[in-house]
Amino acid sequence: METLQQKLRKYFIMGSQDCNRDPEKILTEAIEAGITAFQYREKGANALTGKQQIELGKRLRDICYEHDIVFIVNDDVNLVEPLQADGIHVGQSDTPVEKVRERFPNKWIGLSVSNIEEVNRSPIDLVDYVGAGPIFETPTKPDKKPVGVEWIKTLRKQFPHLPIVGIGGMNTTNAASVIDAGADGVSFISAVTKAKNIQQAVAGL
Ligand code: 3NM
Repeated sequence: METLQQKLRKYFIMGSQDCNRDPEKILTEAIEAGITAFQYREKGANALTGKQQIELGKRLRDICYEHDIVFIVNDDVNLVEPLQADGIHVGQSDTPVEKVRERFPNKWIGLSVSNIEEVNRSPIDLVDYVGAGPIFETPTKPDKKPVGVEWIKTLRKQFPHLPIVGIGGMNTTNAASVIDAGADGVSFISAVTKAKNIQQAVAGL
């Protein structure tokens, strides 16, 4: 059986707002190309809400189930059950990890951490993995300053066994440096949603 570390190696994130064509087709192509986990993230301008958000989520969830790909939801604890998600990823200003763990003792929980202060005020022992970033500059999160691969090295030193994924500005040129710095995987949106060739993009990440 694959470990969580292995399943996080190529962690694709997407919502309809990231897509210029059918999200189901993009997800299917990304799975065929070799992604190992998926996060459904409807967020920002043009994101779906309510019933539409649930409906697309269920369709994407079904695609992941069919292909044995981990399905994680972003932020919203109320999506976990309707979408039968394997886990939830939260940021620093979302539902506190303690509350998420209490509600979902057996789901995977991921937490975003961008600096040491955030780590120090977070119950790292309650999460299954952390998302570290943004590692590189990215138009997908223009307001956040990149932290570089040094942040991965710092986290790895402090937490030798914690599953860590690097996020933010990942591409086929820089992903290897993130793994070399100690990350178990890389997490990415536009590397796939904006790829001319998804097969090549995922292979290179
Ligand atoms: N979270 P792209 S960076 C959703 O640093 C997200 O926590 C980040 O998009 C963090 O792969 C980011 O297009 C955007 O750069 C990732």
